[in-house]
Amino acid sequence: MRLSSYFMPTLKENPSEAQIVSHRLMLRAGMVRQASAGIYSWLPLGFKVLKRIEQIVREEQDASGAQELLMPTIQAADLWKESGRYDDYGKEMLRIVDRHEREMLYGPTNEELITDIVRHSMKSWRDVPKNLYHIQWKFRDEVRPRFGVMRGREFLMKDAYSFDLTKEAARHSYNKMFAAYLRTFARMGLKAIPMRADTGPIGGDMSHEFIILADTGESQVYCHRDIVDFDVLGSAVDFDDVAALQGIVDRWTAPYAATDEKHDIEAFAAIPADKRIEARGIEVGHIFYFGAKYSKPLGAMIARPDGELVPVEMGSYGIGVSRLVGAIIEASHDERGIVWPEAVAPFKVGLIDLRPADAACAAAADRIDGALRAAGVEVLHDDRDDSPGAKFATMDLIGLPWQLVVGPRGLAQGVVELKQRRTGERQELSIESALARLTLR
Ligand code: 5CA
Repeated sequence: MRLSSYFMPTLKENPSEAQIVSHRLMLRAGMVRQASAGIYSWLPLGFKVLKRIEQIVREEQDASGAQELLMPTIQAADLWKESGRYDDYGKEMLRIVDRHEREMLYGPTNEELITDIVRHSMKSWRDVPKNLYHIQWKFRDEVRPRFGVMRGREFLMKDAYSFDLTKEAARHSYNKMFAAYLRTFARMGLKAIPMRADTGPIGGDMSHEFIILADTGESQVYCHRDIVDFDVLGSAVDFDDVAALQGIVDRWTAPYAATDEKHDIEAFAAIPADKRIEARGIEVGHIFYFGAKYSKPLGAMIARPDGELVPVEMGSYGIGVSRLVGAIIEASHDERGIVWPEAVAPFKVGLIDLRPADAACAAAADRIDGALRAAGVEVLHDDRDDSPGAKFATMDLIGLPWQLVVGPRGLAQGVVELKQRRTGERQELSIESALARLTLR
């Protein structure tokens, strides 16, 4: 992609409405634009990151055995009256009346709708276990939308819903999501810590939030230092191995870790002082087990092998996909801008042509651009007529993992400069070696 034709409206000045660094950098890098309070348009650069995050979430859900579907954003109020949540949800729910005076709403979550889908087709113990998920926009009319996409009113969520015959089987489904979440966040370069959490309007009696420690986080959290140092979960997880998964969950839930609502002052005080962490955190995921809370009122019953009908056992599992864009920036930036982990970067390489008016520079940059693209490497090619300082500043701001600089002086000696955004490390290389480095998998 040539920067001269790319739509990336960057800002030189810090926007005054942005209170935290991720919001500031997202606006400055031209990733999003506010449409109204807590509602954002995703511009090309931001949209690419959103899609990358979404894809990692999807791959890890699929790997755990969950199946993707798509439910609508607009739901009928009747279903929510059946579950009893229509009145409970209060002002956070955006209520809509259609032309036939039917009460509708913009879904803040989908427990009712998914239960409605399965109650018509899941009839027996042979039909479970199942885990169904979608990645869809939600709307919550938050009192205080703030921090850009971190607390929006419209936001993208992955929500999964599990269905089982027994409590024990539901526990295994919960554990699968627990392990899938550890892998998902690790792939994005994040250390997300599972913490005991309150269930709020979703309900149920077992719940963990996945928290990234960050000063700008909205949650107050408490944990044992050991858990922060745990290695991330590697790739070898057998999701069908009940005991092994329980082992993973037991290990991660053994050290103290709780959000404010579940904080146990005495248990925390028992931890040696130098091991106690009291911090702020960003909630990027939240998982719930709630048994028959929805299946019972909505009549989602399945037959046991002995023929008795029982409400299907359920859990739900959310990931804040759009929030993650902000959360990753909070966790990975420096004073010059964003530092994208490679797995979610909008482009892998920023190719800077220092002198596009010079025929040799333009030809070399075009050749590199073509070779990288042919190897499947995404490149943002700065071919604009601008000062070197401005070009470097823009590339640092948008945080692509690698910068490849082509200039007349280097070319005369047959070299280009490769810079790693994260470390600032620079190296002069021949074009061929630079290409070899960047096309390595
Ligand atoms: N139905 C359940 C699980 S599928 C549910 O709705 N859980 S939730 O309320 O905890 O939301 C799931 C995730 O969505 C949260 O962990 C958070 O990362 C994200 N989220 C929630 N509210 C917002 C918001 N206002 N803006 C951005 N992301 C949000």
